Amino acid sequence: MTSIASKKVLIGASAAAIAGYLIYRTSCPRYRNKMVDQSVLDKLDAGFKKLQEANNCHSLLKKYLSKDVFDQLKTRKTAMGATLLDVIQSGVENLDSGVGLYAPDAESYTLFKELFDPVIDDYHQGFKPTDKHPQSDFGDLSTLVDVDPNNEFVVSTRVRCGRSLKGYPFNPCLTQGQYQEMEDKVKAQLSSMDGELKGTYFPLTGMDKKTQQQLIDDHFLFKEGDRFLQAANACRYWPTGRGIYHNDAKTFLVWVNEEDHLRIISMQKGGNLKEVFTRLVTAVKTIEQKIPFSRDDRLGFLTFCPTNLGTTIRASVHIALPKLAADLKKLEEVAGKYNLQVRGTRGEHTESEGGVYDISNKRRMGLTEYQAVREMQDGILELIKIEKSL
Ligand code: ADP
Ligand code: CIR
Repeated sequence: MTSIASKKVLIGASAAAIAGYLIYRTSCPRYRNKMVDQSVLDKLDAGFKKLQEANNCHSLLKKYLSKDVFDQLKTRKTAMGATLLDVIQSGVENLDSGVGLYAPDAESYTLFKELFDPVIDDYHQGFKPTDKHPQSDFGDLSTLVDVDPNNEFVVSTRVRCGRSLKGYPFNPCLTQGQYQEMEDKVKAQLSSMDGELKGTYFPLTGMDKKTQQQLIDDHFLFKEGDRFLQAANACRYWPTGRGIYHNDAKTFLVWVNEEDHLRIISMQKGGNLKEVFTRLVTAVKTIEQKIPFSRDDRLGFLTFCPTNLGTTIRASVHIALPKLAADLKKLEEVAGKYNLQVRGTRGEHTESEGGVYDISNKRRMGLTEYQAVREMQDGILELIKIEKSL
């Protein structure tokens, strides 16, 4: 943008001087670096057109990227060099995205706020630009229960949260060296975990394919080649810096450098949410003492995807509700009433296997960690009640 001082200079200048100044601006690296390249602008125009012309696209990206917002944002660039293209390219390439955008760095959430704010408000079911995410509060853990004490419906329970290491950007802006550095730091800190949380770090580099696939099939490890993340430029240098830490029982796990820098996970068979969340809280509190994380005053904990901001908590059960699930639309509709989201057995964008669904809290912002987990607990107890009544 032209500063007020340089505007004053331009007012009194000759046409030749102005032309000279403009040539200088486009050729000087200092200014050129602040400008969005023509090739990026061309891709943005093509991407916007593709979104507009897509009839079967229901993403929040398409819903909120109006021509007005697009024109305002297309020439902006963060200090790290990220543009609107970095934000929207996953949703442009994958028209079946539910959301369709990612933040390449923390600054993107403010620089591109005209797009992020309405998406955040919509996904998290009410989080206005003037709202502030509450302070962390894990609540009174004694009020949580086993949602299925007789083991009739729930196969397993899992709670995860995401964390970003302070001082590092998100995937599309990370260098290979930074991936390695972050992995080393995390590995060193996790090696001092003790008691139930004591475990081993397994880097993806060098892991044999059979072991990797078994960990994925057992729902412990992130999948490889996620097309939404790939299109967002989040899989560069793969598998460098990526890996998984877990205890022997695989009830406490940490994913390193997949979608987020860290995903901290607690899971076990059955429906004992109280045990699962209590383990997660102990782990998070321990790790937070060792590693500083990025937290924004308004948005809460920062993550790559706007759906994960705030508490970053996704509390889920793998559950079979055969009567309710006889009509998937109906299951989704009933789950929606309790602010719950239905996913397939292998997570987002997958199908149900053997009638087992992954049902979790949908919103993660504008409420505390305890409230997010409680939303899942209360909703699942209601769904089980309905299933029993059918
Ligand atoms: P995330 O939970 O990190 O957002 P995904 O939806 O891709 O990501 O799920 C990651 C993995 O966690 C998948 O293999 C999924 O099956 C597994 N998972 C989710 N919830 C449960 C659960 N309650 N029990 C067992 N595995 C689960
Ligand atoms: C989509 O828009 O469907 C994907 N980009 C995923 C969005 C939310 N899920 C996630 O962060 N795991």
